[in-house]
Amino acid sequence: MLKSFHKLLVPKREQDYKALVEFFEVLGLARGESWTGRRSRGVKLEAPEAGIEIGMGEGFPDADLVIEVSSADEVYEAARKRGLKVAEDIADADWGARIFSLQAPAGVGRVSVFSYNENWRQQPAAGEGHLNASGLRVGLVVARFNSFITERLLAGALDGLRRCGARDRDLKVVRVPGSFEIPSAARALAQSGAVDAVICLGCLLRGETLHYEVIANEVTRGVGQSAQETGVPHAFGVLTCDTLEQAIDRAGLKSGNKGFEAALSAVEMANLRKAGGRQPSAAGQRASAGGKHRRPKQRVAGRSGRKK
Ligand code: DLZ
Repeated sequence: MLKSFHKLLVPKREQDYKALVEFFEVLGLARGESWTGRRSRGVKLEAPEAGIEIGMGEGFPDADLVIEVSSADEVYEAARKRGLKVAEDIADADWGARIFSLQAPAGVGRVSVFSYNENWRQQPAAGEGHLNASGLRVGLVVARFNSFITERLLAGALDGLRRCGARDRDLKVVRVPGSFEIPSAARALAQSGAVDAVICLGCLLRGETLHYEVIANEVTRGVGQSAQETGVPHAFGVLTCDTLEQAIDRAGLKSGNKGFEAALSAVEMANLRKAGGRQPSAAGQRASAGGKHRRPKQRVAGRSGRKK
């Protein structure tokens, strides 16, 4: 009668032994029975369930060992804090899972860790706009104040739109003196009937702006009101930052480019509106899981992610 089975690892050095025990503990395995004999010692690291899985086809992680956990995100964070090397990082729509692989210490190979996304199997069809911008007409309202930042936001927004398939002839850029003027220009564009979405781009710096809160509130309210009253989606790409450094980060450095993000929101919301907020069909959902409707990747300095 079968009692158990194990993957046996026999490191040669004491430090590798310790590193392996710690590695598997970080991944959530529990220390079980241990022994010390005259010529050897060992410890079992246990999981509640184990087995052999035989798979065929594509999409499997490249690993010597696969571990399922309840939250791959949490284990990922724990692994990162310990300085463990992530060899592969996948968010797989077909599996509905987050998967990543670590290089195990002592040259014993690769370990893949995954968890299924919460409620993945039971999720109802979501009403979502896709990210195909071909044929969409988009207006971009850009404040000239702090143009050093806002021109970068504009470049990010245009990049996002083009990557979604927008044609330059369908894009209309309107420049205004400062963020305060954004709402009225956005409303005029929306009411003209010439655009399917409006992207608002500006930059307010607390340190350099008198009545910063008042202007920030007014711009936010004005843009929101224009969106609600005209029904035309407005994407909000107006930075409200304490310092110039923060603004630079959000206009293309550490925190991505908010103009790019605003562009994707505009495309998604314009398509949602065109679809009348209808639930997509199952076939539509499958199409939007991959190919041209997949969310385009933005290059962000200091971050890298390889998708399988
Ligand atoms: C006047 C002003 C100031 C002090 N600061 C900013 C700012 O940080 N960001 C911005 O977009 N605009 C600023 N402005 C200009 C106002 O938004 C507006 O254009 C002028 O008050 C003219 O109405």
